[in-house]
Amino acid sequence: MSDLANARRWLSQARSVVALTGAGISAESGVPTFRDAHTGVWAKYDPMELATEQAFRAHPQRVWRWYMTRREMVAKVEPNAGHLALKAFELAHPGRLRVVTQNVDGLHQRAGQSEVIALHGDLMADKWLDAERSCCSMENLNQEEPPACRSCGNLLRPAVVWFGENLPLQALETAEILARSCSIMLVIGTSGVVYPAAGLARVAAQAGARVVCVNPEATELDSLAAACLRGPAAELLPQLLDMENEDD
Ligand code: BJW
Repeated sequence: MSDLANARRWLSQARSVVALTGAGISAESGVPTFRDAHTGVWAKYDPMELATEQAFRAHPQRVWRWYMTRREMVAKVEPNAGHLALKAFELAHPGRLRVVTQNVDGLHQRAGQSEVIALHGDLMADKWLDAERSCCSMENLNQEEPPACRSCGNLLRPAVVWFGENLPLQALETAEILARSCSIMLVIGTSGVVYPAAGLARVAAQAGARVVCVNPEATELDSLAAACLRGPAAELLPQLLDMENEDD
């Protein structure tokens, strides 16, 4: 039996399914991944100069503008067949699938997926850099880049999780509970090098879940996998998740 056929059989029997997704699932929507050697975000930019609090404090305008450019790009793209296949599975099998994503692009949510657990925040949202004071409000912002509170100078920043920052506690706790209790974890389009997100696949495997990787390339998490489906998520996920179609 092929890996795809095996994975389809496991899915059809699975009580609970977790999809742990990364940048690769959005690649075919036109969102660059981070670590592709040629087209990846980090091929062009040093993450430590853009995706840390220290970088933002040192060069707020540079970092803010970079995030605004990415916001504009993401606003123009659409969910692809991979996002839609996950949503279709949720509709066909209510209560059996949860999506835990490292992505900040909001494409699962725009595909209509319910209760997405977003580990690394939301590219489209802002938050205060320092603790919010009584003067800090969206009505009291100046017009700078980044905007700041007119009274105390507190800066707005993108509501994403930078290196060295804690992940949102409730999201991480819920994701860990799901990882410990799922029967199958689909690890889709992630290099599996960023923690604690990558650790969720280890938690699932240790708790006895079958891990299935969906990725055109080998990854750090393949050694945990019961099957590795090699190819783009937008092609493979419709084949994997459409349980009505019995042709393999
Ligand atoms: C396709 C495809 C197609 C292509 N179809 N697939 C344990 C060990 C070592 C280090 C650490 C550790 N624990 C913590 C750390 C430190 C650090 C870390 O993990 N560093 C490693 C890189 C070494 N982690 C953190 O700092 C985290 N915080 C934390 O741990 O807090 C506690 C703490 C506090 C203080 C000190 C120390 C710890 C926070 C991590 C935040 C990550 N943030 C980013 C940026 C978000 C904002 C933004 O967008 O600007 O999140 S980094 C970036 O990487 C982004 C992603 O979500 C994340 C993961 O990347 P992803 O999604 O896997 O993308 P790629 O590009 O790596 O892979 C794409 C994959 O798709 C590839 O495999 C392709 O083959 C594949 N693909 N086309 C399917 N069509």
